[in-house]
Amino acid sequence: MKKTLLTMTALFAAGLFASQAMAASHAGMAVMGEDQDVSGGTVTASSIMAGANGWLVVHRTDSEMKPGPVVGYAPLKAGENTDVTAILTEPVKSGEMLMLMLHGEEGGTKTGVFEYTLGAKEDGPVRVDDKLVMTVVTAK
Ligand SMILES: [Cu+2]
Repeated sequence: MKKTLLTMTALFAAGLFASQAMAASHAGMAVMGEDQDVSGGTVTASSIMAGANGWLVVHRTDSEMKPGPVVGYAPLKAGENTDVTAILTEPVKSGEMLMLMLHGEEGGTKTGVFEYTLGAKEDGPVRVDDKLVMTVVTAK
């Protein structure tokens, strides 16, 4: 009886440790970028930490901080990505705001093909604790 109890405790402890390790790796996901000149037709995220291969998605946004239409995307690898550049599909004027968001490959039908459009489930946003992984930059 005592041995069984010990085994149960060990299993519980191992499970707890695994879930904490998982939470820690998810919490590490982030998108970083600065305000920048985008008149050259591109926008760059300085650093992105992704939990899996996926996408940097560029949404238009404004002071309400809601993700708007998609105006660019770029592929990401699992782990750290630095200086990730997306080509903008339309001009973005000085003073306009862009949301740089981490999206995954989940829900799509093709790997390596960008299938997301605003509101779609394919290649949708990654959420950590129900929050989007993103940053907002302003075009200089
Ligand atoms: Cu998004």
